[in-house]
Amino acid sequence: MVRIKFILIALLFSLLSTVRANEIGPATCGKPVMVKGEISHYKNADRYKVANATDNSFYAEEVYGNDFTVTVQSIPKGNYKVEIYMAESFHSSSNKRVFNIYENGLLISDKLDIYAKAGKDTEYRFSSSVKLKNQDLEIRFESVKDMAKFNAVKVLTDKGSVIACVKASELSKTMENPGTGNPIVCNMFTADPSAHVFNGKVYVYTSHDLSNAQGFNMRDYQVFSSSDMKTWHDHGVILDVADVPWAKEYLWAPDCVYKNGIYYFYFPAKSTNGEFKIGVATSTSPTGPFKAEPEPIKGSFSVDPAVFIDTDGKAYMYFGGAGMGGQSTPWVAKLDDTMKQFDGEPRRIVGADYWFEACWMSKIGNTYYLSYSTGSNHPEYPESSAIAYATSDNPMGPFKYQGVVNGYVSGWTNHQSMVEYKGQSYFFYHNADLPGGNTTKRSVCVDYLHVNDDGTLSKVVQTKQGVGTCDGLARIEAENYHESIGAKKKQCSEGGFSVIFNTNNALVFNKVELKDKIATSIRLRVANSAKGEIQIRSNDGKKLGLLKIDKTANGEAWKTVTGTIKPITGTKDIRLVYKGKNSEQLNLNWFEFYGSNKVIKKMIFY
Ligand code: FUB
Repeated sequence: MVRIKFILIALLFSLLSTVRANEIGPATCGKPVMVKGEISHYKNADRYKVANATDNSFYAEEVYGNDFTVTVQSIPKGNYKVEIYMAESFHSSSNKRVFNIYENGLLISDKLDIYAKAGKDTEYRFSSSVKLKNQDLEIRFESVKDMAKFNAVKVLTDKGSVIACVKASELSKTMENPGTGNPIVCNMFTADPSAHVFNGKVYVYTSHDLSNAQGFNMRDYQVFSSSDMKTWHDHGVILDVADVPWAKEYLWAPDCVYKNGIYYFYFPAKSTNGEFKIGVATSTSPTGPFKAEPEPIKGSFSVDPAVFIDTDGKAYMYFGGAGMGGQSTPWVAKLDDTMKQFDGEPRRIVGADYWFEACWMSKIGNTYYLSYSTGSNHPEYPESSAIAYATSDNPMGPFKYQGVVNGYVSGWTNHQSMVEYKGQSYFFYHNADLPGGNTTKRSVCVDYLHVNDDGTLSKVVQTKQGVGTCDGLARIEAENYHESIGAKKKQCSEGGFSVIFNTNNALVFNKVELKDKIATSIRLRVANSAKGEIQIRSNDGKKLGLLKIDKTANGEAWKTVTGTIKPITGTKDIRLVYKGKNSEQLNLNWFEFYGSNKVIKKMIFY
């Protein structure tokens, strides 16, 4: 009896799961409903434009076996059709490429075998009818090893209305940089990073260098986000040249700001008459999609807009480039309340010595820091571009030249942005270090930014390690923390920087990598003006150790103190907390972990 029931159910199921492969027109999406899309373990694949998809913003992603899942949450009970739009030509009979559909973890359709059905660059639709019971629906690509070019997934009711739709360009992808932290984006060539903190996360807006670049002929923009500076999420294409009525080509360095519920995305492009203009596009989400205004900003010209909103709410655009941008100085213009127009005529910026392009404005204390690329104008950096900066007490200038904050990078251009996140300052830039990279195939990186006690900027130390992790087998500099609770960086009499703690201040170091070593003690380089203690904790608050510290002669009289800690290994987030008298301070230069002889004989980690 049970067996007959099973056969009947199986028969019914196979009737419901009819499969077709059709060559059809574009998958035009409505607004996605209840959809979460994620490509994990995203490989080194660039976005890919599907030739016959007439919706030009439509991109495919190369997806690999077990890398790809789209989840549609809580679809009401009923009969549905799942449509998958994809393209790919290569196939081998031994490696099936199958889209499987699951409901609440149970396989409900396994017949979407794309083997030999879809052609190169040609959009195909595969569809399967499914009966759902009000559970989460998951569409997974499960090939043995081949890839496919995924374009979109739609879920339709049996009456044909689309209830969920997700396009490849809307999927978020989690990227774990294999090996090192820099470059942070490794799935495509990116440049001109504009970093901002929105809703507690860092967002980096970038230009997108084409993998078949002809000069700087970029055609779309991307955004990436992170909440730990280690794992970056790729939010896909946020604006494509095809969606900007006045633009023809050359989508150069962009910027994005938030005001009164709207994200304003500013970008330069060559207009249809061949001149560079600056446009604006808006969205209610930092990840777009952004809708471009039909015309460029009236009176705008040249390239590289960077918009800064001052503490009094007034907005300024810094812009201009000396190369194809055709200018001899940078420019500044006020923006009006719409954020879409200049408020008055743009003014030439005075005092940006050696300027070439790539303006960025930061305010530190009450001082305005205008940083920019020098091209080959700087006498000490004649070969290619460095990043210099000039300061002023007025956002419109005049500015006073201060020096170079970032030296040469691989590749001729150099382009920066600076952002403060959880009490740490970061310097974003690009180089050409991604495999296959060069001056027009660049990659975005980030390292720490430190400000000297006199307000000048310390030169950025460019690293492969980046900022997402700490090497637990080497000395960890106190100033390279990921979060500060009250503690402040300052210049150190032993060189570099140290951090001053008042009582209850703390520093968090994310992802301290001890690998397979077991750390059982810690050494700290300290100077303190009174007795106090340092607590070593895991970031969930668990106490690992405690060091009592006696007063030193003064806050710069350095000594090294050692104490045991509960054994730790692998990768740990570490929190250092200072407890002392209210008016007294601790100065911390660096710390390092050791293994005890009992655990690892004569172990020295570095
Ligand atoms: O990415 C194209 C151009 O290269 C940018 O607009 C400049 O700042 C330089 O990075």
